[in-house]
Amino acid sequence: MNLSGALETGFEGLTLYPGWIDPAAQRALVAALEPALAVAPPYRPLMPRTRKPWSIHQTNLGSLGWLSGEQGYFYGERHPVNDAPWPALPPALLDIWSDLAGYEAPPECCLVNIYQGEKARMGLHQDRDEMALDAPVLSISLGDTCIFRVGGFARSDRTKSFRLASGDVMVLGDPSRLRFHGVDRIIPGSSQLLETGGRINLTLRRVSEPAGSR
Ligand code: MD3
Ligand code: FE
Repeated sequence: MNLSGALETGFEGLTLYPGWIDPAAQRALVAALEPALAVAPPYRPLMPRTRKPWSIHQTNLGSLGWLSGEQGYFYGERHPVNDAPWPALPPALLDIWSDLAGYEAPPECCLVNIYQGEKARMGLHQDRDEMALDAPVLSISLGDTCIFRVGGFARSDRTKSFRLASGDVMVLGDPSRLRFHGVDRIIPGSSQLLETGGRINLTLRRVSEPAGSR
C-alpha cells in the first residue's frame, strides 16, 4: 500500500493506515515475536499506587522497555521478572518505523500489549514518559479488532472511537502526541491470526533525544 492509503481521523497528526501490514507479513511478524517472547515472557504489570495487576499482559523489545511498578512508570534495560536484557527489535518493525514515522532516529522501545479475554482493556491515559516528545508513537495491531478511544489533552475532554483491526498501523505525531487514549474492549473472534485469540498491540517509541539533535 502507498501513503495515499492513509485515513484522516479528524485529529491532525493522528493517521491510520488500515491494513498496512498484509496477512502474510502479519504472520511473519507473529513468527518473529515467538522467540522474542520466549526470552522476554509477557507478565502482568502492577499499577503503581494500588499495586493491582493490569488486565493485560506486557513485555518489551528493544534497548529500553517501558515498565509499571511500585516506583511508578519508567524505562529500563531489563525484564522485571527474569532480569534479562530485552530482545532486539525485529527488522520488520524497524522497516515499518522507517516507512511511516518520519523521524531521523530509530525507535528504542517496542511495548508489547497482550489483550486476552473479555476483561482486557487499557484505561484512558497519555504517553508522556519519553524525553523525545517530538518523535511520534507508532502502533501496530495484530489479531482481534479493538475499540480504541482518542480524546483531547485533558482527561475529561470529549473522545472519539475507532476500530483497530489486524494489520492496521496508527501514527500519533505532533500535535496529537499527547492526546488521551485507551482501549475499551476487544471484539472476540474477529481475527484468525492468533491461535489463542485475543489481540497483540506493538507500540514503537523513541525514548531519548537522538544525539546531536538541538
Ligand atoms: C493516541 N496502547 O501502549 S496504541 C500504549 O492498543 C497504548 O494497546 C494501546 O496506548 C493499545 O501506551 C493504544 C495507540 C496509541 C498510542 C499512543 C497514542 C494511540 C495514541 C498517543 C496519542 C494519541
Ligand atoms: Fe498509550
